[in-house]
Amino acid sequence: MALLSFERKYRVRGGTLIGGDLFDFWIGPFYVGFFGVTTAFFALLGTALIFYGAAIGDTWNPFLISIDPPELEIGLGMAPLAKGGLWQLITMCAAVAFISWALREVEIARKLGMGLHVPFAFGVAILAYITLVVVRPVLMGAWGHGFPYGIFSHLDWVNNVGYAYGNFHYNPAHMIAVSFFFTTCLALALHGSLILSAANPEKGETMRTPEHEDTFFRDLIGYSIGPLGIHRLGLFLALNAGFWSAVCIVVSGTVWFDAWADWWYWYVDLPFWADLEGGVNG
Ligand code: UQ1
Repeated sequence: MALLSFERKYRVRGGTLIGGDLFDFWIGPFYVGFFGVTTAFFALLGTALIFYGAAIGDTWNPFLISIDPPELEIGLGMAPLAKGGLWQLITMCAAVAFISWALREVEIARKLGMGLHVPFAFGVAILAYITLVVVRPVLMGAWGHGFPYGIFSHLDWVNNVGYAYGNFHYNPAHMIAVSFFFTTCLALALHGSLILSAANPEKGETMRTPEHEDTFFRDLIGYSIGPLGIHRLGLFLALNAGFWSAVCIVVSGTVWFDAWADWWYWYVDLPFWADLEGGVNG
């Protein structure tokens, strides 16, 4: 079925979570829906507030513009607009826009009778963002622990927070997150290259099948995870990358306050060798 006739067939009413038929229509190729309206509204409002913040700031250099969170002294209160209040409003707009986008994905998936894997996956990315700018600041008692919205300033924030715990690469959850990010890249590189090698032949050659793909990996390493399995694995790897990123930052400053390298003393202190001569206690 050609794409356009498919879309006509499946452009059906229903599946909305809220608003009934009210926003149940398309603008060109885009489904609108109640959450399309709220996404657009809060994304535009948040962007306008960023431009307002830039206008009352002291630079138009795009690398240096920064919308900063309130000073730590403000705690969890509301700050004046120019002193972190804009950051607070922009954070609320961002959160509502992101969640609206996920719910619009849910409505589209429901119309098409699909699973909710895509909004779930996006939900993990939203979780990581909310963890950074809401959950951790609330647990630590000040909005000032959120990261600033600027290109260089957010890099400085990552640098400074990293060094506040010695060397962040010793954070075990950070190690797990980084390993998942790298493994996600490996999986997508393997998968993308395998699909192109089989499904995109030279002119005049015939396309190869999933059986060829299975056989390639069985010949190479004695195992094929399969054409469906590789996508389960990819989703698993990518979701874990986002999830452990959220874990590694939320535990820093809430349940662990020292250098992350010191966390590993649980291993040095194990009873098997802790009291041996030459050990930490001997
Ligand atoms: C794989 O086994 C497979 O099934 C045929 C794919 O689907 C097309 C893949 O993309 C990849 C990369 C593999 C190999 C992956 C593992 C974990 C053995």
